[in-house]
Amino acid sequence: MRTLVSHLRLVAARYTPGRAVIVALLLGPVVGAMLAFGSFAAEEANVITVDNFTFTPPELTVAVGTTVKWLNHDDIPHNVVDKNKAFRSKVLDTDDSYSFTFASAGTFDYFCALHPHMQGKIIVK
Ligand SMILES: [Cu+2]
Repeated sequence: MRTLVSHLRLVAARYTPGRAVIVALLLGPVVGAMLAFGSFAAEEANVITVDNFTFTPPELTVAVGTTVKWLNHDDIPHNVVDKNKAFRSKVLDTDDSYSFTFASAGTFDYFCALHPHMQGKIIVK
């Protein structure tokens, strides 16, 4: 019986608050990084990715004053051209991006001048 008690004490000693604090300290940066990444991802909400000849999302609604970023994840170049010439990016190579701030409300239909079947729409309210 005595050995059982001492064994339990030994097990309890392994889970001291001190050890928990060390685990928390070790996990803190990981959790912090995950939270930071989460807010980063939220800030990236107005990003349109270009992949496999497709703008994703194809239609995006934003508030006036929002900056939208197009990010080319495709392995071939694309660009972004507004049909009414409100904006026009340079040719974006892989992982290049283009940002445009929509200062006024409206519907902006755009396409890729290199592959005009690639189309998208930004609705600014
Ligand atoms: Cu294209």
